[in-house]
Amino acid sequence: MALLTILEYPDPRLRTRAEPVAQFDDALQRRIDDMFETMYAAPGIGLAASQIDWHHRLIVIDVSEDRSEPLVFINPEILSRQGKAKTEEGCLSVPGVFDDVQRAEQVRVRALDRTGAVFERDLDGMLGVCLQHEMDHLDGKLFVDYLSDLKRDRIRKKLEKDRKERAARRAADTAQGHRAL
Ligand code: GNR
Ligand code: NI
Repeated sequence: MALLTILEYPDPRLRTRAEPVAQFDDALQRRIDDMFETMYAAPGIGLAASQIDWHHRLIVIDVSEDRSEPLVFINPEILSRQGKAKTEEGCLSVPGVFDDVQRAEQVRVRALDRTGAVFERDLDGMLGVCLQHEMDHLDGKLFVDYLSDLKRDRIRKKLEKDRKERAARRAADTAQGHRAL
């Protein structure tokens, strides 16, 4: 198992449209396990393959309190949507940012599980929100795209600044380490 690096906004790779998964081989099983490990460690309630720079239509989710209900959605399609609801969302690719997004209250989804078997499920509550959020990632879309241009611009600037500060701190720590030798 391995922890994977999560891409962060405004990384242009997050805008890639993902391709369907075609091979249900050992490499896919390993990738699913690594995505769960990465999601649980983050911690997050969902992760789309796009976020780990693998541009195929694969999503892992676990919205349970005790992290005991792992769900895999491969090549998902939304068959129907009902109602509207606003939820405060966050995203591992947009760390530290939370804002309201309106989405369908309930969706019916058809997808393949990790063995390649097709299933259909009605999803509502946090699970429904999360599935819609993850499906957006597969189309290169982020929750901040639903916010105003002004808000999104502020978020981009803040994250670019945070990233530069982290890089500077890493460089300083490395220099410190070399001096200590
Ligand atoms: O961990 C996550 N929490 C979350 C909260 C509200 C709405 C959506 C999410 S998904 C997010 C993990 C993530 O970024 N998945 O793409
Ligand atoms: Ni996200």
